[in-house]
Amino acid sequence: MKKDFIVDNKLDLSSYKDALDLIEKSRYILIITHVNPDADTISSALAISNFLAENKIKHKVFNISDNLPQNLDFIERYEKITNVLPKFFDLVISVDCGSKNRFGFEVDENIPLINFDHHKSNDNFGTVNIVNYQKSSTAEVVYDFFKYNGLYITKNTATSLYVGIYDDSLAFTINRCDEETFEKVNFLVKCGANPSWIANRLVRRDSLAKYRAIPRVLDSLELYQEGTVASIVARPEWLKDSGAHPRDTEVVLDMVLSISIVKIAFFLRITDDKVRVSIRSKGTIDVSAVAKKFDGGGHVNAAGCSIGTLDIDEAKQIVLKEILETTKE
Ligand SMILES: [Mn+2]
Repeated sequence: MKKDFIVDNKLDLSSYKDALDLIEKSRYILIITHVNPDADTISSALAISNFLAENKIKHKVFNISDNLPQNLDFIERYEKITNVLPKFFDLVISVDCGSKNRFGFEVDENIPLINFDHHKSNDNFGTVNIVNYQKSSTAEVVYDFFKYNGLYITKNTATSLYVGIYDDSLAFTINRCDEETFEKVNFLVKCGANPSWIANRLVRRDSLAKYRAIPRVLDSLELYQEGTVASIVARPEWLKDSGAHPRDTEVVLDMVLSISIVKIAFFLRITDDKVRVSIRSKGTIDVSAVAKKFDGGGHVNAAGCSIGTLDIDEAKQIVLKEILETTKE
């Protein structure tokens, strides 16, 4: 039977209980994080993983790639994340996956699935869906699962959840970050999460290569529509020359969006033999609608999609046209 978590503040608390029931009944759990993993998907998975390990429940955290954000390596059980599927699992928990496509592989339809997420585009693909797109992060949604089931949050779980909330809320700066977010963070600090220790590990261990690549990406800045729309690109050769990871240049997108006149910024680079596009906006401009046109998805102010070409400049023109089209009044 399908059970859906209802948004619009009508909390269907039974979903949290149903999720815990499924966990307690299972023999081996597979926790799935999304392709191109970010801090939210990894932290949400590791928060659950630490809880399961503390309760001696057998499980694995899975990511399709072996290319994880290294700056998360301080979170307990990070090194146990695997890209090898276990032979047997009788429950799937997906975290921060707006659709099943985000798993990067097909899961047997007969295996029950708990869907923890906060993407507006989530179509409730789980057996139990704990989806709340009013939350800053999936880590917040997972926090609610702990809270409503009265589960004990250890220091390791608290640290993990803090990282997801901090990173996905862009350090508490997006508009889905509300008083509940700060209540949660307050409680997580009480549970042992240490904000300065976390910040020093999460954001103050950059490679020099990153800062060799950033100026080149920043220099690619182009403005359209009287400067309200901005584009940047990361060409593969720049990353190769500097030795930077594609992820290292993502910060430039936030820098560009911080320019006063810019309302929409988008970023193109090559990942997995496709042009990957990230789009950000300010205020009520919905860029998830743009991403959707290219079978992508995301949130109102942050979305992404892939374009089936290897030509970054061609992809830029295609996306720019769609942005101007979709967002015109
Ligand atoms: Mn997220």
